[in-house]
Amino acid sequence: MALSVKLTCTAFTTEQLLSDAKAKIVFAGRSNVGKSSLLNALFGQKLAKISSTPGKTQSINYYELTNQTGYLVDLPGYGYAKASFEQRRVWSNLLDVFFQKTSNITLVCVLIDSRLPPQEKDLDMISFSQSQNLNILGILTKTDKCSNKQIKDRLNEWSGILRAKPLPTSSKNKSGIDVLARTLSETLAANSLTNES
Ligand SMILES: Nc1nc2c(ncn2[C@@H]2O[C@H](COP(=O)(O)OP(=O)(O)OP(=O)(O)O)[C@@H](O)[C@H]2O)c(=O)[nH]1
Ligand SMILES: [Mg+2]
Repeated sequence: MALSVKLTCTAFTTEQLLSDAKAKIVFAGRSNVGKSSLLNALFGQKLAKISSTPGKTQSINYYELTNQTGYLVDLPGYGYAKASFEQRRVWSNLLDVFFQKTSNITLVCVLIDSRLPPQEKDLDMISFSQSQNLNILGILTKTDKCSNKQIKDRLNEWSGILRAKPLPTSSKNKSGIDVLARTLSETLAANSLTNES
């Protein structure tokens, strides 16, 4: 099941951030972890730009579901060391203001590279989301590059940290994509029902 969406807003500056009350599911993760690729896999089309060079997504991109239950939001990756100091300062400020000002962040999808042990930036994002009482869904990316044993070990490792099992996915062979699409659309639909009642 592909999610039907439209890119409705691209924010490069804090003034351009959306301030409406609709539910937002954000995709956070280190640069190059596969956020934009995963969104494209969910959409069944190449709407988000991807690149093998880290630091591709430089704006906050809001994809609104065509059923208008809310948005999936693609964030610039954190921890891209090669960006200029000024560029990193701009992104970090944009992300800070996004998390401070955005109402109705229903879920933070924290994307984790299945090939790597837990990285400091991932743990920082998780602690930050927990400190803000945000719901977190851990998502392992690029599982096509790992053996089943590696995936199992990684899932166990992250289950301890997240206190919930992350979802293993691959944008390349599409494993986990249908389950994720269903989870996200149900989360947004449930949220919009709650807000109506
Ligand atoms: N093998 C494999 N490669 C992937 C997968 N997902 C993404 N990639 C590759 O990883 C690289 C980075 O992907 P992006 O989707 O641009 O990553 P991103 O997290 O959006 O990166 P930034 O926008 O820089 O934060 C690209 O070369 C993708 O083709 C996957 O599931 N499997
Ligand atoms: Mg990206």
